[in-house]
Amino acid sequence: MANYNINSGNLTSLGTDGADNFYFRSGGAPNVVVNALAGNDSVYIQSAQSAEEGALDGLFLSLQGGADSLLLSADSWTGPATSSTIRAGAGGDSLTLNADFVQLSGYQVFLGDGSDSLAATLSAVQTTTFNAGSGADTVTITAESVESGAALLGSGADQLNLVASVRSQSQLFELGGGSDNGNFDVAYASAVTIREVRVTIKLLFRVEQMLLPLSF
Ligand SMILES: [Ca+2]
Ligand SMILES: [Ca+2]
Repeated sequence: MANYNINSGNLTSLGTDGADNFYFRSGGAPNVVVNALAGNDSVYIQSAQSAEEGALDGLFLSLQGGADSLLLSADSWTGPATSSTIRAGAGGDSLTLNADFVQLSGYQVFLGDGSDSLAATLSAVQTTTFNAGSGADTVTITAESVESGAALLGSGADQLNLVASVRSQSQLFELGGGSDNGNFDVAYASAVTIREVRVTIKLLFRVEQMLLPLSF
């Protein structure tokens, strides 16, 4: 086990096979690579208002085996977060993104094997793919807008919760094999595709405006 402090950008941290902790001390740092290796690892990013521009850009987080966790707490930060990859790897992982004012763009998030959970509260989600992989995963996305990306739940009995208080458009939701449950609370939807809905899926739509075209 080891603790790692990440104070500036363009750093690569290599964990141990034990349970490691990675702390972004600068409130986020661009172009950081974390390779956590095996073990139940934790990554903490607490992004302050004063974080440098691009603090959440170009991240590559590979959490690998074990029940890992990522906590992003950026309630007071308003910058965009772009072009990053998060791989949670094997094990039942937990990713929590609390960033009410952050626009996530160009993120690739892979939860890997295991029954994982992702809970993201953001301002906007654009050109971002969430891939939950195998296992019974729970993915909850809350944002004003969710656009031009995909949420792929993979195999297993998954749960997808989407709240888009303004709109969702040009977005793919693919629930994959297994008995999945989808809960969609979308104010306005355009070119939203929901695929591979299995028998027990329950869809709940709160529609305030036109909800077409919507394809299944
Ligand atoms: Ca996993
Ligand atoms: Ca799954």
